[in-house]
Amino acid sequence: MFDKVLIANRGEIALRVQRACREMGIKTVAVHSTADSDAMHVRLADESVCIGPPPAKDSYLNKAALISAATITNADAIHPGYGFLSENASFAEMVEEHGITFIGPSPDHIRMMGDKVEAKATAKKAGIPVVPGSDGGVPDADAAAALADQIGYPVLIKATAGGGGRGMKVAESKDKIREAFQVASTEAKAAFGNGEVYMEKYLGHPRHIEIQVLGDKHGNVVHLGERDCSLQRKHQKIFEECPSPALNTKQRSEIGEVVTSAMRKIGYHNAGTVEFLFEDGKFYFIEMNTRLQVEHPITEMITGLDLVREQIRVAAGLELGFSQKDIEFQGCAMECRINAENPGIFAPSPGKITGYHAPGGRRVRVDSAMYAGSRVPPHYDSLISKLIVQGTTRNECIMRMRRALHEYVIDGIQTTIPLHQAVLDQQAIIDGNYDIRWLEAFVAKWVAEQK
Ligand code: MV4
Repeated sequence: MFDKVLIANRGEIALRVQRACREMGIKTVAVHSTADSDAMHVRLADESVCIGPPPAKDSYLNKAALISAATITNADAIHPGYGFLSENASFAEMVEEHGITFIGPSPDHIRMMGDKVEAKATAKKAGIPVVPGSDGGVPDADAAAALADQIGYPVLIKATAGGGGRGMKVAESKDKIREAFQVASTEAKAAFGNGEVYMEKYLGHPRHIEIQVLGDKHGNVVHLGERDCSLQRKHQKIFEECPSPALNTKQRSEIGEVVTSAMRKIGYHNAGTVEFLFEDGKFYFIEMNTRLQVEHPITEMITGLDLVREQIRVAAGLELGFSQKDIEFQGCAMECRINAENPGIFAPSPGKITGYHAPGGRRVRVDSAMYAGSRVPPHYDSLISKLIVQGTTRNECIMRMRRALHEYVIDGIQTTIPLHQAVLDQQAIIDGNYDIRWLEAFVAKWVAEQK
């Protein structure tokens, strides 16, 4: 096992990884920008290294600074957290070339899934259902028009190098297809330096359901069920729950089987998430994330596992200590993402937290690096806390989440707590009856009512 791990991240996820390390008897190295000198992840680490000025490109994305920090502190491994360099194949490669273990999948798997066309082709070949569409890139507007006639309108044009919703264009009908192709490929070229696009049948009202997988370097793969992440705004998730209110036990084990079998075929190891759109009882693969995800704690709540601990164990070459039949799903869990934002317009609200009191009590977990007097710098993501609750039933979860939101005090900045309180009072949410379009419509209504 590793003696010392460098955590190449900040905020709540740096603390989350540090907690797992400490519970495993592993020493930790924090890295930080000059904006984060007083941050909790720095205070609680065994050692810390300042890696640069506030802009992420000069600090948390500075590969050379991170490798130097790991080298001078004698760290055996680097955990990238999520965001930043977590899905950067060349960083993972560079880490390994320096004799340091990257706590994540292989650079080849990261690269494969980063190319959305290759990811889809790989998934399809491995037996995962995909959205009907082009097999690979679409070369020009003529090809796009011909293909769209075959697939049937509406169609969606996506950037091969995109992901997370960037570089997508819908064409509702034949007269819109050429323009959609041009706009999408021009935007893709500008945003990613790669203008290649592909085409899919456009699904109008799907849910977003993702399957958590875990694999070791000996060919063992398990799935840890699904998370329903349909509540999103501008491709930012705000609330997640598991199990999905839309799935039954049979659907869960079927899709889980399909995904684990595919991951075994491709030799995937470490944590990963296979994302699907789910509409009219059918799953359609869209992307795979080759990192630990923000919302992983809800899976931990219902499985009793520590995903970061498992990531570290398998990265060190150990076998998973359990198999699929050992995994049981207990009750329900939900997560509210608390962002430092105006809850209606979602504008960032950085600043000093003058007063802070986190909720507690039965089956409540708060993953946050905030404290009274801490600062939310303007340079990074606005996620400051994740409020996670567990319940035997879904209703118990909702009641507990409302209770925990009621207890939560964060003074000095604006947060998304009022939005979560409003969302959890809606009948559609109480009924579990929502899709990826629901939240934007709700927010528009809610903002208008408040005026
Ligand atoms: C789609 C889609 C409808 N049809 N693909 C957005 C993010 C990226 N991961 C894929 N996305 C979508 N792909 C087809 N064929 C709708 C979306 C989409 C979406 C997906 C998941 C969660 C929220 C979303 C919000 C808007 C669009």
